[in-house]
Amino acid sequence: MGYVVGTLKAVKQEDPEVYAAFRAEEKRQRDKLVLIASENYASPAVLAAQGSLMTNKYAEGYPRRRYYGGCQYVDAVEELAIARAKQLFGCEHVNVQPHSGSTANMAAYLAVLKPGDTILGMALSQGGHLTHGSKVNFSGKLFQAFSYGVDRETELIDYDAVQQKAEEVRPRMIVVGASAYSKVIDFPRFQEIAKSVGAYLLVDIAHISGLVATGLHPSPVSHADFVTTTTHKTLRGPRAGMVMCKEEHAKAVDKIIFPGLQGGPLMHVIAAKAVAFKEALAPGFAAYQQRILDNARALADGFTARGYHVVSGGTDTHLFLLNLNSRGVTGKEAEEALDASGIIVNKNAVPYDERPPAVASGIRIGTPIASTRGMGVSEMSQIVAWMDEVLHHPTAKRVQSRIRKEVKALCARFPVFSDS
Ligand code: DSN
Repeated sequence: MGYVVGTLKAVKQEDPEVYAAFRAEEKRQRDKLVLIASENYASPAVLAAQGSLMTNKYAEGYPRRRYYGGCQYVDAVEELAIARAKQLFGCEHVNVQPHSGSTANMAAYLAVLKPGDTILGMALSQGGHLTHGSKVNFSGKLFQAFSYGVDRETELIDYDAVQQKAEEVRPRMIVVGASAYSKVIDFPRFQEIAKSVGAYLLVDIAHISGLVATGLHPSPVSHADFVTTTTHKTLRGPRAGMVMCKEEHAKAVDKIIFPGLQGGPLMHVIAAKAVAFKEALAPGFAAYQQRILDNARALADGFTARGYHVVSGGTDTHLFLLNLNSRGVTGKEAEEALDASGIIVNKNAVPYDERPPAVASGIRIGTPIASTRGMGVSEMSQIVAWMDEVLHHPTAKRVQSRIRKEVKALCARFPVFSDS
């Protein structure tokens, strides 16, 4: 992959403590197998753009309509990011300034809703996201939030139940998208439901945007009023967000992002978005996304073959949940035992989980980083075997220590950093 970490000499000289943390984090990312579904390793060009001197520039406003002089070069960069995002997703309008997915969602809400309005989103406990109406989040505090979920038996979104709930609560906006749902989402069906109750439709594709950009998951762009995404998950850009929308909402979206929610855009991050979008438009990106899918399926099939409960019966995306209820180990215990074995996942609530989220009954597994490193399905079967062994012996230190070494050796065969 050719990441060069030796270029941080200035940090080393100026701030040895921060530099030491960089090097330790580099070692962690290099030697451990990261299967966190929402993370990825950005390319060297994206990292360089994000660490660039574009951070020095204030540029409140939009290209050619700024509140600062000297914006001609950052204008060029933002225009490139916009043009490439439109090409990638085929959207009518895009705003690339949101600092995060959370801000992007806030902008989509506030472009057309008022505090106190009703929203209907997927429950966090069933695979949704905090910003889709969770009571502890701004979305649940600012709006009257209701939720839908998955069927208890199939663990698939129950579209009839969503329709019924929508008729009951008459939301002004329906929110679609998930952090822990592994199957294809039926966007035309959600469009129908939203239309039937006169609601706006917001689809948050943060997790699947790389798959959507390459046609490996159906696109919601023609079905939704607003489509939001982060740029750092399957899309493999910098940590940030963006909002796409129909032309009729363009002015409202731009106005709510600036000056409504943000001041100066982070031009170094927007530069990194432009670079990432160019990479995503390049021919190899579709093959890379296909590898992410193939690897996720190989892992899910491997666990199913060993008798594990893969939530929703498998995966069509980059991720899936393992329900560990019948395995005598909690999500928290599994996360800790795997971490000690060099394999990083996150504990995750499973649908209808009876444990609190800080313990949880499952783990979430995703393949963006393993795929970025170049691993393929044969490595996945080895990974299933290791994870199975750890989950069978979650307190066996000798097993963890042996597997940690084996994982490190596998990671060395798929390197990500160099010291030159
Ligand atoms: N926290 C992210 C995730 O892990 O899915 C989403 O924001």
